[in-house]
Amino acid sequence: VATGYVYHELYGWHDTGTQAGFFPADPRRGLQPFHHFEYSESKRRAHELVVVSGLIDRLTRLAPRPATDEEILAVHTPAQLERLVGLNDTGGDAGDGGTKFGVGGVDIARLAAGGAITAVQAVLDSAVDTAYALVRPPGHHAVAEQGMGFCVLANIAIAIKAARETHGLERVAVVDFDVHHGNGTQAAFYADPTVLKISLHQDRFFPGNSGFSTERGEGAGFGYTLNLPLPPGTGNGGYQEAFKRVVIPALDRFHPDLIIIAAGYDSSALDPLGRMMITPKGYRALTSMLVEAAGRHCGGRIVGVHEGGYNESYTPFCLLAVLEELAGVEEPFPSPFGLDNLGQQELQPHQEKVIKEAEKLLKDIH
Ligand code: 6DK
Ligand code: ZN
Repeated sequence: VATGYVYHELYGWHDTGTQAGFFPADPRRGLQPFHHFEYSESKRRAHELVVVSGLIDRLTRLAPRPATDEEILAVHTPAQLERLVGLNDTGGDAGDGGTKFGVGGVDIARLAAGGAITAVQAVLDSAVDTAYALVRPPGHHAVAEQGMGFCVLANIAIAIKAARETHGLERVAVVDFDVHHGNGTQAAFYADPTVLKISLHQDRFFPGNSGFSTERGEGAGFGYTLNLPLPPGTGNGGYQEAFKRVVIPALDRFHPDLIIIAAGYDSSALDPLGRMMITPKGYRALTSMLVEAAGRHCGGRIVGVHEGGYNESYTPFCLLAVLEELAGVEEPFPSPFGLDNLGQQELQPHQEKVIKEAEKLLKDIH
């Protein structure tokens, strides 16, 4: 399998500054300055493990280019693009007070969206079979009129809209296993039955007011938004069961022409921003099911786009597992963390309840 890989050093230079949002640094209140949660280390180190493990030698390196105004405007409002462009020389916040960027940060956000575009188009051009875009800043929370939750531009939504223009791409399924709800991707295509949006996330986490299973899309798009708000503590067993009983059957009903993974590793067992328990072995199993589904439906066309993941030591191994699966590597690089046998890794009854509810929603996917 030829697998494309997008990374750029500038992704590490996106400067989110000191802690903002929930915990703004404020010495007067005892809040010590600390780097923002969405800091470059986990992603930069993930890239370095891709190199040091030797996996890089089996990948086709793809150079990202910045997303154009036109590509951005297919998802975001003119007012938001104008506001961002106006802040590029000074740095600023993309919208919610927690989504900071430094001088030139909007150029880097364009390169992240462009990285997603590059990965998707390389697969649609058959230049590669599968691809992964290790981009930063992330994208799945950004909505038309504002950035939020560390996301400046809606990378995946922008890449889908662009591929429609350039390749006439028709049906796309997005599977989001980041621990937070993929609200931005959902919003961009809420009324659109040609984009199946599946998000598995920690129940009422971030954004706290979205990601409910009752959000199912609107108009013609009804049925094509599928949310699984899982209880904290869900691990490999719960996620694999959710994939077997909901995600894969949904893909089988939908018949996508392309599968995109919103690949966030904050659903891992060691993430500081999440309370789930997926291990590299679990990410490997989930990805393998998606790769298989892509083989059945769309000539194996599947693209991963990086979202969250904040443990600087663990995220690299989680990413490596996903990337190895996309590349069809038969002898995986071993993860040194032995968390596969944690108690309650297997499916628990309160997790199964969510899966059972979601199974009832499958019938509205055609
Ligand atoms: N909220 C992500 O991992 C981002 O999904 C997670 C974002 C959690 C944000 C928590 C937070 C605020 C911010 C500002 C004001 C109030 C609350 F997008 C990904 F990176 F993938 O700080
Ligand atoms: Zn996240």
